[in-house]
Amino acid sequence: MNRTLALIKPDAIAAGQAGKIIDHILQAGFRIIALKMVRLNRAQAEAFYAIHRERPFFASLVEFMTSGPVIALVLEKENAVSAYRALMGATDPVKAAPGTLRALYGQTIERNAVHGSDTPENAQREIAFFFSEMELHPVEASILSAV
Ligand code: FUP
Repeated sequence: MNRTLALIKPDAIAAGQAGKIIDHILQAGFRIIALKMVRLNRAQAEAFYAIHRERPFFASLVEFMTSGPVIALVLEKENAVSAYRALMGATDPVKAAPGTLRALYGQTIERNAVHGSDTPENAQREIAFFFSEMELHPVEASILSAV
């Protein structure tokens, strides 16, 4: 699996950091094959994080994720899921390695600036949650060999 779903969360967008985060992702060698800004409603945020619905932080997480728009991106790279998890850093920005997105832009374990799929299976599910096949734009091999 060479694709992953990334989100720039409402805190980072409100703080004006979306451009820097996207540039950081590109500089790390990921290709963006889809991108959109959306405001999730409660049902959509609950569905996206359904795996966490029994956790104590669930209600607060849904509240936060619906507090403003998110930017959803589909990224391509070899081993995209694990490569992007490494770029993001640990869930808690305090524990994230220096230079990672969450260390640079996250504020708390909840307001942690970015999301990335945790497995190839979840990447597939999360990409389909935000994008239809028509909205994915894999880079042509002929263009790639020219850059
Ligand atoms: P991650 O895969 O690193 O995004 O982390 P998790 O899947 O464990 O958590 C998903 C989201 O739940 C986090 F991005 C933020 C939120 N969360 C909390 O708000 N509090 C917690 O204690 C753990 C996670």
